[in-house]
Amino acid sequence: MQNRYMNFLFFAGAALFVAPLSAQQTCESLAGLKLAHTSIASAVSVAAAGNIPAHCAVKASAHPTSDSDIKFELWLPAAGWNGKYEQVGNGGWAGNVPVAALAEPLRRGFAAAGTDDGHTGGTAEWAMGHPEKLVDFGYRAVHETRVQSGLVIQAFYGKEASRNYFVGCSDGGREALMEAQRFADDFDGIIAGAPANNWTHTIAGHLWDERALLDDPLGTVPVAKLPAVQKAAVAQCDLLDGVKDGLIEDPRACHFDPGTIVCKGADGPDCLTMPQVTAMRKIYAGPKNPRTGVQIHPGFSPGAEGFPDTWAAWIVPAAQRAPAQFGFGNTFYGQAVYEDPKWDFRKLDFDKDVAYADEKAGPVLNSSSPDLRSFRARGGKLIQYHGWGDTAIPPQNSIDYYELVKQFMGKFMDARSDAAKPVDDFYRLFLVPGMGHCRGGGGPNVFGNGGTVAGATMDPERDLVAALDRWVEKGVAPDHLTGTGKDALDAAKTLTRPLCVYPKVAHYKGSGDTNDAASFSCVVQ
Ligand SMILES: [Ca+2]
Repeated sequence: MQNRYMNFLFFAGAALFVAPLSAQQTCESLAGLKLAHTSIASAVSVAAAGNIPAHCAVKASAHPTSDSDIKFELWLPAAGWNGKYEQVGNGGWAGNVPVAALAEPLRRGFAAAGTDDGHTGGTAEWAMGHPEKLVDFGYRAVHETRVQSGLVIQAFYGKEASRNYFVGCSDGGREALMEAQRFADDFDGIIAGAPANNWTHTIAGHLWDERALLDDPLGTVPVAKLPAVQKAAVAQCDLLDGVKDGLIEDPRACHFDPGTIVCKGADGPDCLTMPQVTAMRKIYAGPKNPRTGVQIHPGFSPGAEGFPDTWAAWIVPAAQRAPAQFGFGNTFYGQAVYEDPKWDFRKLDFDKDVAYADEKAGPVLNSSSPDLRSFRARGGKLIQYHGWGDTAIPPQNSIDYYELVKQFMGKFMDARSDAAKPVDDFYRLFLVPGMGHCRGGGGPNVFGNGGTVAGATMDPERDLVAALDRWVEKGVAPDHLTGTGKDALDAAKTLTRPLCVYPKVAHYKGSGDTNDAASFSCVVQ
């Protein structure tokens, strides 16, 4: 009797908060849906246009605190819903709903959503005097969007999504790992691209680079010299992987010193002056605490300096243009940490200021905990990727996090027969030679990353989301992906190359076209 009464209370209680499971609602009626601390601004049927299928577009705002205004948008396929939900991540400081990234999952039949992370605009001005907004950006907006979107899906289709995925790169990679660490129940599968998960240290590294290039004005490397630097690095290290293709498969084996192209006589476009050599050495080495000597963050890797979207866009200042690292360094430390718009990056102390940023913003922004036990236990699958030519977040940061997780998870799996591989059954990392930040650069840099893939394929060999979906649905873990791109030595030719599960690397079999992925196998070096 008591049980029956409890059941009655449970269902009666649930019915107060959740629409009846069986009743489907029209798109327009979703505007009247009652959700906790969330208002729906509009729910509109959108006709198919171009390559965007017909859908119901729901715009809403969540207010989990009195200072919160978390905008999110959810697109629900009008027909052909695959039963699943894909939430997309943000880039940089977020500040807008990434609606452009909703089109691809929608085309594939997913209900798709994204959030502005609780503020408008691409700096951190909003953080000054608003600690709750920093929390919204840090982790609350993504979680709220997942929870509220789940309820809207339930109301519209009359059932929950059968699978929930999160796909993000850069800040979105940080969000991805944050979800795996903090809200393990939210997603069945997660893709974390080039994660900014050590946010406080990554951005200290940005200012380290800017200081290296600007403290001594003679050390500023002209953008025009960057192709010569890449050429020298590739000349030294291309053949370490056995294939002369303009790509360095594993730059960790490449100990390139920019001093090898120091100007012997007059300054010129193909050589570096000694102050420029000194600046570049600092950037490859990465930031160190000047008091303790402890490495704060990894440096950047050689071999991709000359692409227009790598060093030129992120690191090297040019006339009338500050690079992206300069912008992130100043907005994070000036606005979010010191809340002083006049703060000057030239006074950053790489000991106490970094420690203060860790203390103030680290617990909210950093997703660096290696404890993925809950995520693993609920059956979650995590795919991480990072380009070796990334100049926003050092690729070594992804390796460091992977190794940390492996070490941590290994402590709890002594009884498992595969104790040597304590993460392989739920977490895999892929490193991409030549690729820039999330995309671009050179090499085999197209594999369904960055929300786009040629032909919108759902081939699990060539597409991240398809690989994740197969892993979650069928338990088939990806042992490699195939990346497509341009031949780094002859842009007229197309290149395919296996992207191997770390720590394996692509190894040439010794015969066959080096532009054909079939000529390579994944091996442990
Ligand atoms: Ca090579």
